[in-house]
Amino acid sequence: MSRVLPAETELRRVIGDGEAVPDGQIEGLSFDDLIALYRDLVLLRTYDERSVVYHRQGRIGTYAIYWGHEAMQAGSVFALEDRDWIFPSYRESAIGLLRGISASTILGWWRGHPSGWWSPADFRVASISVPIATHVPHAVGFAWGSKLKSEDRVAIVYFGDGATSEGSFHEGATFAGVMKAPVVLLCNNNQWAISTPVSKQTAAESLTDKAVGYGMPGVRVDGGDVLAVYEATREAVERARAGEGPTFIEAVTYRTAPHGTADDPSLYIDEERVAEERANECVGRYERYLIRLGVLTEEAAGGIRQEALEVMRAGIAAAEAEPPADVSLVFDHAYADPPPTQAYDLAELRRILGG
Ligand SMILES: Cc1ncc(C[n+]2csc(CCOP(=O)(O)OP(=O)(O)O)c2C)c(N)n1
Ligand SMILES: [Mg+2]
Repeated sequence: MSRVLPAETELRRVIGDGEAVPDGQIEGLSFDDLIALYRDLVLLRTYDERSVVYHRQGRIGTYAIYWGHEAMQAGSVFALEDRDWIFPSYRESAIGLLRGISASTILGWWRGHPSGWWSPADFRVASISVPIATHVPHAVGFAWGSKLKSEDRVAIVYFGDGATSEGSFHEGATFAGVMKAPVVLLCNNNQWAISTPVSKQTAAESLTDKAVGYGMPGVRVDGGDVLAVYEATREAVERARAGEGPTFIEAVTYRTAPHGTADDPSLYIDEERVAEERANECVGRYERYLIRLGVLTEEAAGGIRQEALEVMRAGIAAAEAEPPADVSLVFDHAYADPPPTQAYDLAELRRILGG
């Protein structure tokens, strides 16, 4: 029998509050690293805020807002090596920015344009999974395959609290535990699956409790604390590389924005809690930490925000400069043997759209 590993249910934190709670520090991170991490956070935040504006202006389609979830994304990616693979859900749609995917590519994805596709191998970022949890077995299979090929690659897969109720999560986590796959299962517990609160998602006390059943350690971390997420992921990655198998990380956040631009959360959300969580949002928390540490000035922070805005301006301009896709693309990958009616359907589509 394998030993049952106890889940760690205490919330890990590193960043203090500038008053009663003291700041911690992470060994092995230089001042340059700390600033690089801030840059990543600001880029993700700017992407998200601009995307909501672009959506309102009709320049991108429905968009899944991740405001307040930047720390769990940037902190975890910072703990990876470049050769490690990222498997994002729609909530981490822009995580590829941290791997060099251009803003215009990701904006193109949200515009439903083929310029939004990329080759996963080029960036070690798999395609964005919109179906809930179906990419968990993909990440686990990828990690196991890498292990068999002695490639020394770790996979990290991002999913939500709601995803932990899905069969695909169970299948992936079971497989990961049994095969000791070098994978990090990173659950962004933002307490909601659209309008379903986590209390209706599971009767378990914490999502980390689930890890025990799969024979892997579970770590519970403040998902708004970029350094705590970084440290927890670094440990999980080290375990994976050492052949010790998967880790489940529960990053506890709170969804203060609508589920997506098509959602009206006023019907179910607790407004007071939203205001409280927004006041303690992760980018500002880290910014204040760096200023207390003397690593960042208000002026330097302003410059970094400005750079990120420029990236977004150039990104949307490039995405909009793409010529419209040929309408035949709708059918191109649908049939191995197109039915005889397809030529007629395509001609009809061209007539209607003028393409
Ligand atoms: C397999 C599948 N079932 C249902 C949906 C519809 N759906 C979209 S988002 C969502 C909620 C997911 O919640 P959670 O896993 O907590 O992720 P979050 O949106 O909070 O990041 C659901 C049920 C889907 N996309 N895929
Ligand atoms: Mg959720």
